[in-house]
Amino acid sequence: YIVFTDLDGTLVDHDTYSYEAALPAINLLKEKGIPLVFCTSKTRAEIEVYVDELNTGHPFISENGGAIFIPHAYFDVDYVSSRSTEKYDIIELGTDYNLLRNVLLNIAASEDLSITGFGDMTNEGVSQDTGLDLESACLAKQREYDEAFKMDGDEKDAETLINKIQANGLNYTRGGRYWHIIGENDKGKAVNILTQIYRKQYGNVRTIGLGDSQNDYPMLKVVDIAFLVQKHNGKHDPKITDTKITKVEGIGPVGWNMAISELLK
Ligand code: 2M8
Ligand code: MG
Repeated sequence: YIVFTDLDGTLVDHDTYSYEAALPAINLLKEKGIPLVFCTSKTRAEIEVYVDELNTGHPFISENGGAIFIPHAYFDVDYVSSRSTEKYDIIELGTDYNLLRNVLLNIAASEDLSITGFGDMTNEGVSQDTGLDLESACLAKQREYDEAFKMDGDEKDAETLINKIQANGLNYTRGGRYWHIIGENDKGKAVNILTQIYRKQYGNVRTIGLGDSQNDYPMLKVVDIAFLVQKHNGKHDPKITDTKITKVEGIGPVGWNMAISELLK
């Protein structure tokens, strides 16, 4: 098995950002040597905090499939990467953040939409809006492939926004709190690429995916076993109706813990 998981609202609680309720199942994965791969809207800088705390040491996927970060020498087999840093080989699938920001600002101005992105907000602003502490808010602003934003508006504004994003050759998705403007990437494409590398290395591994929101749907569609946990309101995302996706009773990390413990028992 390989486990691909969303963070916000799935492995970590929507409000407290704690994974405490999922620790029994996280430890079970460690015991069994099953890779835990984070696949989230969060930035590289944010994810590294979780990687360090949970000592996963595995590859991870940032910013809604914007990039795959593979620690050097993690795989023996070859794969094509876009660039390398001291720590990682990076497979980039996303579009440059500055380009995304420019398009978003232009759309807001030309359509008179009230849009506020992380790039418009201070660390304090992001912290107040998300409930992240100041340090984490600062890491969330270090964006490379995805702009998270909110919009004050009605259904018609949403429709205008979507049309304009697509007319610019870009895409959007939605997380627990925010809209996201992205390029050609999504979580499913990134999971597919990383799964292929795992299969090249280990043969036919089975993939598990866990998520809570619309931005997880592409990932949940491509894994062998998919779980949808309840959102903080105690409901499953109403937009996700695929019957191959198992709806878990339990909000965020509580549902996560149940799903993984049950599956591996
Ligand atoms: C943003 O992501 C969440 C994911 O569901 C959202 O869209 O509501 C991201 O930009 C991420 O970087 C940040 O940590 C998170 C905080 O809630 O918000
Ligand atoms: Mg989520």
